[in-house]
Amino acid sequence: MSDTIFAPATAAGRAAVAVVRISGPKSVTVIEALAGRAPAPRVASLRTLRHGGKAIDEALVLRFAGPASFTGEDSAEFHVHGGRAVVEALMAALADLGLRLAEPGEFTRRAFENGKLDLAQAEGVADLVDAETEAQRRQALGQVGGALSRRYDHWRELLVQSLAMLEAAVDFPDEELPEAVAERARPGLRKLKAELDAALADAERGRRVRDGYRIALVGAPNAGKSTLLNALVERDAAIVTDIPGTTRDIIEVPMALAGYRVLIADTAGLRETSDLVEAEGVRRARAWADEADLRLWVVDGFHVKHPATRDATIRPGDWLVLSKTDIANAQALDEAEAWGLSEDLHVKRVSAASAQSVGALRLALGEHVASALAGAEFPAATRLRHAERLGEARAYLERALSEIGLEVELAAEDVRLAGRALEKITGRVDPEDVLGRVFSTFCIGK
Ligand SMILES: Nc1nc2c(ncn2[C@@H]2O[C@H](COP(=O)(O)OP(=O)(O)O)[C@@H](O)[C@H]2O)c(=O)[nH]1
Ligand SMILES: [Mg+2]
Repeated sequence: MSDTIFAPATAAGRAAVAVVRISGPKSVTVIEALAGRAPAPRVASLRTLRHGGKAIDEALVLRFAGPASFTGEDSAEFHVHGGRAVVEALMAALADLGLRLAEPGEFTRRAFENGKLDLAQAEGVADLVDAETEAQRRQALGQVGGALSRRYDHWRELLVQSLAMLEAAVDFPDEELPEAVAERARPGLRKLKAELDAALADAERGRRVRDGYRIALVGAPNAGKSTLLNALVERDAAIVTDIPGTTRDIIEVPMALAGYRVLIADTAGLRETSDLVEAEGVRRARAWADEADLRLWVVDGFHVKHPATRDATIRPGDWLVLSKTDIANAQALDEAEAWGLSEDLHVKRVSAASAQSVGALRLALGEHVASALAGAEFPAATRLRHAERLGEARAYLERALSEIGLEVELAAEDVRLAGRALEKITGRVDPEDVLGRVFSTFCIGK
C-alpha cells in the first residue's frame, strides 16, 4: 500500500487562498487529527485546523473518497489563507502526522497507476498546467479529455483485428489456405498505415503548438533584425547599435501570436568574418534558422541598391522583410520586392520606427502561424516521444504488409511490435486482448 503524500497545489507567493492536497490511505485519519470529524466526501466544510493543541488556520476542507478522486485514492484538500506562514505551518503539521512531501508529478503518477488516466492524458495534465496560450490550452485540454488516447484506442482496435486474422492463419494452417486467411488482414493494415502516415505528417503541428512555432530573423549585419525583434515583442530583448556585428548569440524570445506560442529569435548577422566569436555566432544563426519553421530574411531597405543573391539558409516560401522603410527609397524597395517575388519569397515592408507598421507585420505573422498550426483535427502527437513511437509503428506495419504473402509469422510479429510501439504512447500494454479476439471473432471450432 502506498504512503500518504502532501504538497501545496498552489504557487508560493501572496494570494488570498492556498490549497494543500493530500492523497493516500491516511487521508481520513489526518483530517480527523487536524479538523476533528471528517466531512462527507465532496462536501466543502469550514473547519479550524489544529495541531499540537494550537490553531493553524480556518480552512475549507474537502474530502474525496477513493476511487472517485483524481488520484484514485482517498484524498483531501485544505483551502487555507494564502500566507506563506499558514502553508508552512500546515505542511509542518502534515509531516508531523507521518505524511511525506510528494515528489514532482506524484499525484498524477498515482492517477496513472490507479488507472484514472493513461500516459498521454497524464502528459496533458502537465501541459495544461504549463499552458500559456489559447492553442496550448485547447490542445492540452483535449489530451486530458482523452482525444489523443481515443485515436490510439481506435488504431489499437484495427491492429488487434488484423493480428487476430494473422494468428489464425499461423495457428490453424489446415483450416483454409493460410495465405487466404492472412490476406484478410491486409485491408485493415493498409488503412491503419494510411492513418499513421497522416498522423505523422500532422505530428509536427502538435509539437509546434506545445513547444512554440519557431521564427528566425536572419540577414546581414545592420539590416535591422534586433530592432525589429524588440519592436515585435515590445521590449528591449536584444542590444541595438549601429555597429555591425553587435548581436553574436541567439536571442530567443517567446511571444503569443494569434493565440499560439511563438519563439522568435534574433541571430548574428550573416557575413564572412575573421572574428572567432562572431564566426561561431554566424554558425549558430544558420543552425537555428535551418531548424526554424519560418525565416524572416531582413534586408536593409535603405541600403538595398540592387537585389542581393538569396542566402543559402533562405527557402522558397520564407519572408523577405524590407526594413527601414521610413528612410528607404521607394524605387529601390520596389526593385527589391520584385526580385523577392521572383525568388518565391513573401515580401513585407516594415519600419521599426512605426508602431502601425510593426503591428501590421505582427498581424501578418499571426495569420501565418495560425494557418500553419490550426487544423480541424486534434493532433495524434504533441511530443517527440509520440512522434517517434508513431514512426516506429509505421515502419513495423510497412514491413508486416510486405511479409503477409510470404511469411505470415513474421508479419504477425511485426504487427505485434507495431501495437507495442503505439501502446507505449498511452502506457497500455495488454496482450490478453489479442488472445481474446482470436477466439471471439473466429469460429475455429477446435
Ligand atoms: N530609421 C530606421 N532605422 C532603423 C530601423 N531599424 C533599425 N534601424 C537602425 O539600423 C541600425 C542597425 O540596427 P540593428 O537592429 O542593430 O541591426 P541588426 O544588426 O540587423 O540587428 C541601428 O542603428 C538601428 O537604429 C528602422 O526601421 N528605421
Ligand atoms: Mg543585431
